[in-house]
Amino acid sequence: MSEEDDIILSELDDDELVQQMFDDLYDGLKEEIQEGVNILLGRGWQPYEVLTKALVGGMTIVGKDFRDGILFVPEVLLAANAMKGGMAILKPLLAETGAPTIGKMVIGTVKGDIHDIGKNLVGMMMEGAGFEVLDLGINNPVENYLDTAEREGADIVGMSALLTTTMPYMKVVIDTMIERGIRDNYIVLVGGAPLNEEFGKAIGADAYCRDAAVAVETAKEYVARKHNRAKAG
Ligand code: B1M
Repeated sequence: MSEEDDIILSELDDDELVQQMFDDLYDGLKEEIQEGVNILLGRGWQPYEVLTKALVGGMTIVGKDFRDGILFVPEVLLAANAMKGGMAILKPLLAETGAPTIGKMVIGTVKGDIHDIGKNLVGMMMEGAGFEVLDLGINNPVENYLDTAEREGADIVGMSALLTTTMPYMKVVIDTMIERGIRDNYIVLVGGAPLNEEFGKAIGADAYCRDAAVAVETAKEYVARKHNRAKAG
């Protein structure tokens, strides 16, 4: 029996458990990640804390080794699958606030890009904050965003991109809105690891959101402003 087999997650203290979850995420061990998530929740950790400290923390390590050529796509896919297993437990808990719907958001990963973990996380947090979220999934052409936003009467169009090669597509979506004279109908929020504030401004988005928590705060702020403007007008 290897040393790894001897580890009983529930016997580790919080710090050790989080470290072990980093290793388990790295190794793509979905069941162990789910067990770790449940243990932390059982110890009174808030769902958001489990998400950011244990899962996103672990995925950051995976990302570094992927960048450095230590991990490859199949291993990263397994890690992503383990992360999603943990997120599935947290999703209903994050959405459990019972807050009334405060706005509608269409969100999707842009054309050419299949990364969806960050986008899913943003969607989960937005739902938890009381937004209705229409998730378009991955690899979305401009029509998906605009048709859904129009049909559903969305307040916010959210776009995610994780590749430097796909982030310029966000500008295509915004430019198409401008061409159609509908840009001001929506609050456009963008996010994803390779973006920054400057890029958000340059493409004409309302705001760049560094992470899911910032996305929620920014969305609330802009929706409140939109409602105030509507009242004043
Ligand atoms: Co890919 N990948 N990947 N990958 N991958 C990155 C992005 C990369 C940085 C890795 C690296 O080299 N270090 C690199 C991009 C380099 C670049 O563009 N300069 C890269 C590459 C190159 C690739 C491929 C091209 C690899 C290949 O095939 N040779 C390929 C591309 C496929 C494609 O899209 N066409 C590819 C494939 C994959 C997998 C399929 C294996 C897998 C994705 C699985 C999935 O998503 N279902 C994968 C993964 C997992 C990653 C890393 C390791 C992790 C991404 C992630 O999920 N992070 C990533 C490395 C990294 O980012 N450090 C990498 C965790 C997530 C919670 O964070 O997505 O940043 P993030 O989301 C945050 C914020 O950014 C923000 O909030 C989130 C939560 O706080 N946010 C938003 C995100 N979207 C938002 C939208 C908003 C608001 C905020 O709207 C309002």
